[in-house]
Amino acid sequence: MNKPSLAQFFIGEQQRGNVSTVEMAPLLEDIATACKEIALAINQGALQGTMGSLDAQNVQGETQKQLDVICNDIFIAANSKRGNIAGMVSEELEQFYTVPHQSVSGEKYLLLFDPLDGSSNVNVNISVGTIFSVLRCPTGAPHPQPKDFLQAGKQQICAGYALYGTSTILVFTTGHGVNGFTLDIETNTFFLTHPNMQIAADTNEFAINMSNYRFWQAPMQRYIDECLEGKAGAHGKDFNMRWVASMVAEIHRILVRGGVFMYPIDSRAKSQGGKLRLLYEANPMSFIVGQAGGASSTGYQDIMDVTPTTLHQRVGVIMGSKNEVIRAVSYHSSKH
Ligand code: AHM
Ligand code: MG
Repeated sequence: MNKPSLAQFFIGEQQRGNVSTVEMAPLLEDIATACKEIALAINQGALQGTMGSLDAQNVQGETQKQLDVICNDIFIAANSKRGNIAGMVSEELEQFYTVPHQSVSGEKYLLLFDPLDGSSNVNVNISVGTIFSVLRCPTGAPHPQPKDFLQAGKQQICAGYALYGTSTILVFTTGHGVNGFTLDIETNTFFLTHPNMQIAADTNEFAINMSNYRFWQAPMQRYIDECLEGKAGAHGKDFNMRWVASMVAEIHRILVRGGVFMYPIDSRAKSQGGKLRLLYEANPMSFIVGQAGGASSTGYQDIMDVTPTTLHQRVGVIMGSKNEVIRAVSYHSSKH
């Protein structure tokens, strides 16, 4: 196979002078290890009897699956050993996690993640994923405070996801474009299969949960109405629709063949600010999409400009092919 492994890719990044990738390499190696272990845990779920739900609810008020907790534990363990991460925020933990036994030297990072995104899909054998975001720990101390995690998305130094689909693929950015690595299960090694991923500016494919139409705000209803009108409508073209109900799968599809993904604010979720979580879903995906030439917005501002006020804050999300995001956002600011 004439494809660089993840380790060889990091050596190449050093030669190309991409210092942020070189800085993130040890951390990304640990994340890659965690994602391999999570892929195995999901794959073995039915065989090991871990596909069920727990009685517990997470901080989102959602019933936790056994695998939500298993994947959370795997991700924390794999990323706690090196001593370069001061603290973590997870969708599955109400409070942030302070990594014990910190080494004293070296810069510290904060890791924010959703260990098993789309977990409602896990026991029906549909793709799920892990999403992660990396920030600098502002205090530089081994004991981060909650406010240290409340940084706008533009402060991210690395973001990525693993998609557990027909194959396991790890996609990340450190601000030098977006690269995707497929797991070769024979050697348990990630190889670069999707270099320099780019999102086409135009698309005729949208992804949204149409069953929520009646709850959306008027600008979102208008945008989708016009998509459904096809060639005769304002877009002048017919649209296709996809909805996997796994954000990772939707964003990966958009990175491969374009599209626009939306989980807008609606009347049910308005008081919460939306459905998807800012710090470990919307922000990392926005960084990736932006690095691939796409755009992302809440409808009212760029997602990565939002200043977080709470760890599990939610936002409206419109992201993907640039020209469709611009169009949908323009309806939010227009008077019609
Ligand atoms: P989760 O983090 O609890 O899995 O929820 C996030 C998921 C996204 O992956 C997906 O886009 C959305 O929720 C699906 O929502 P719905 O159930 O309304 O289709
Ligand atoms: Mg999620």
